[in-house]
Amino acid sequence: MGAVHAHDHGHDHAHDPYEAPVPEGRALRLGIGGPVGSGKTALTAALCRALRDELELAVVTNDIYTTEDADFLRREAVLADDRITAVRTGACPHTAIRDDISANLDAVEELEERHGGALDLIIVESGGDNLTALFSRGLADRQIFVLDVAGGDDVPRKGGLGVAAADLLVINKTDLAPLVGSDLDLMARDAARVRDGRPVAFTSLRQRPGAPEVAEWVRGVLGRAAPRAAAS
Ligand SMILES: Nc1nc2c(ncn2[C@@H]2O[C@H](COP(=O)(O)OP(=O)(O)OP(=O)(O)O)[C@@H](O)[C@H]2O)c(=O)[nH]1
Ligand SMILES: [Mg+2]
Repeated sequence: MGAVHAHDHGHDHAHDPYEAPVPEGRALRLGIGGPVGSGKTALTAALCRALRDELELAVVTNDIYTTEDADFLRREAVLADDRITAVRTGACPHTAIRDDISANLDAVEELEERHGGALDLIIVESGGDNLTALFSRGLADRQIFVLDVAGGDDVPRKGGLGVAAADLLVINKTDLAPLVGSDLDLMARDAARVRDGRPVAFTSLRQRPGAPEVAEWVRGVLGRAAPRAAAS
């Protein structure tokens, strides 16, 4: 496991009428959603470490009452402080990424302004939510949904909007699969079935903290080649 598995059944997603083109002239807005504790902040940190030398990056975090996720990213020093903004949603996390996206849009635009329009990528981490929470296309150009194997290996089969429709499904904590008795092959088959050819990545942010397969997917979306040193 580790590579991004694109199970293509003959559909050509390059011509998917629902897939908006990657924006030009402003940063790509990448939403990261998924259930509580699946590894969204850990993945955000991993992507920052993997990509910060090749891209101009910033992050918006969403928590209900606290700024814990932003505090964690600052403590880990994954980016300079002025590239991390916390949004306190004060309500159901999905509301702030789907229905009333104004606080998040303000945060995104403020980051873009602060950095003089030089940003390539802004990651927006959602608060942990349920399986139906997807980002509005008005907030995120692309989105990743993060599950973990400890949440049960039947979750991909049950589907839900996040699992089925996210641009990339990440199934994290593969290191825990033997401990919780989750069948990764079954998860891969079920995910492929409900996702209609969209890609799935299996990660262990414990064992491979750089999330190389996800970083590579982001490069692909942005049309960037991996730098020589990271290509090995
Ligand atoms: N064993 C293991 N633990 C992991 C992995 N990835 C993340 N964790 C741990 O899982 C816990 C939750 O990770 P977070 O990144 O905070 O999860 P989150 O989705 O951001 O959580 P919320 O924002 O609270 O919804 C932390 O203790 C992480 O260290 C992994 O691949 N393997
Ligand atoms: Mg988090």
